[in-house]
Amino acid sequence: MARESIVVLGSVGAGKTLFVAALVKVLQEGMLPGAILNPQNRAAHQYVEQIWKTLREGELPAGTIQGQRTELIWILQLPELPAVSIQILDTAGQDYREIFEDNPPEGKEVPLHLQGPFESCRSATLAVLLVDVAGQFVGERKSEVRDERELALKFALDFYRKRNVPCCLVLTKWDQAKTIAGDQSPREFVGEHLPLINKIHLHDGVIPVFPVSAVNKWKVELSGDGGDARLVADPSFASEGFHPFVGWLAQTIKERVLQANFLKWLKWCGKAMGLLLLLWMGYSWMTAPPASHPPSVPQPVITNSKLEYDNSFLLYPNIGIVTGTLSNQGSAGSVTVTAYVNKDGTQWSGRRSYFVESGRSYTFEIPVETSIDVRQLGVRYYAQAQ
Ligand SMILES: Nc1nc2c(ncn2[C@@H]2O[C@H](COP(=O)(O)OP(=O)(O)OP(=O)(O)O)[C@@H](O)[C@H]2O)c(=O)[nH]1
Ligand SMILES: [Mg+2]
Repeated sequence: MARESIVVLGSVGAGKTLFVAALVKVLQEGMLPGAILNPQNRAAHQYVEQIWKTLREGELPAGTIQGQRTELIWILQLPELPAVSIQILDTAGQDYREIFEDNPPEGKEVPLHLQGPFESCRSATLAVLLVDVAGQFVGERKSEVRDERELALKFALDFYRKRNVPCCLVLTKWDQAKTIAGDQSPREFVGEHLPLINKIHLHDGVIPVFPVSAVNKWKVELSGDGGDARLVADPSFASEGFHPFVGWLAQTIKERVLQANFLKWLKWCGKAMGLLLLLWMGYSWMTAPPASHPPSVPQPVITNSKLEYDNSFLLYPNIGIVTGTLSNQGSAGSVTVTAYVNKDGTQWSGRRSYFVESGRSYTFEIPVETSIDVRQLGVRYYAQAQ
């Protein structure tokens, strides 16, 4: 089964925990038609409910402590897709700050206390980067703090884009931010307040920007006898703006699952082709005629020969020409043909050398000088090659 690991990152208080809770809630409530979330661990079943209960009771969930990573695991069944195991990681803002405060080093150089969180960042197949633009940039007076936060976000985006991990920017607490953004679109708003991110990561439109509110209604609560006023979730709150984000998430998961299946199919085809090739090779080997060892030397064979008299030799009747055909059954090389003329026990010979190709036939003509008139009866001749 395909596995997706969605890491949710952002600085301390960016709204990660409430975002994760709201995301799970909207998915459970059917925002993705036909999708089924089947919890695979205790946290996936309880975490969200507890946060929701806390909010409804007019309390705020505690900040995620350093080193804590809540892993929520489900099997997600999307219509017309094979089931996919998804893991959503709610991380601590403090870990994110320390990992991405500088260009994050690989492997062993990571300090011990960050190795676990770093591994979660490294193994993510999808990265959701959260920014509270209003609270952490517009509302932050110290420019060095803003710069540090922006740089951390830049390094995080660099990290994932370099690895081709799909990522997006979620603008949290949009219920507050939209009053500041006014007529500006979310992209313009983040672009204005995070100019470095705008220049490096938003100009090409690859990173989608989603404004969301995990809790869209807040009320002022006074603690004790006219004590401090604080904002708590209004019991009638809802989560807003999740639809486009959920659409992007489903689409990205779908593309990745289809891509993984296609790669699997390609691999399978490769294996099947390899097997067919092996079978074919085996078959040809079994049905091939026994291998004949390649000849290593010329093997000349004289197929016929005769004694002739050439007109040009009429003046010299003592010269006979032995002609014939020579075929080579061996490899290419030089062959010497010796022609013999014989009369009453006396023998004369002549020889010639030829270069013969493998498997070819040649005619030869070898003049043999004798001391008799070779035209008389009883003259014998033959040829021999080696
Ligand atoms: N107005 C508004 N406030 C929000 C929203 N989401 C979170 N907050 C506020 O931001 C605070 C921090 O939210 P968390 O979700 O705990 O933030 P976090 O990113 O998980 O923080 P750490 O775990 O400490 O890194 C909450 O207690 C709320 O007061 C939202 O959608 N709208
Ligand atoms: Mg948290």
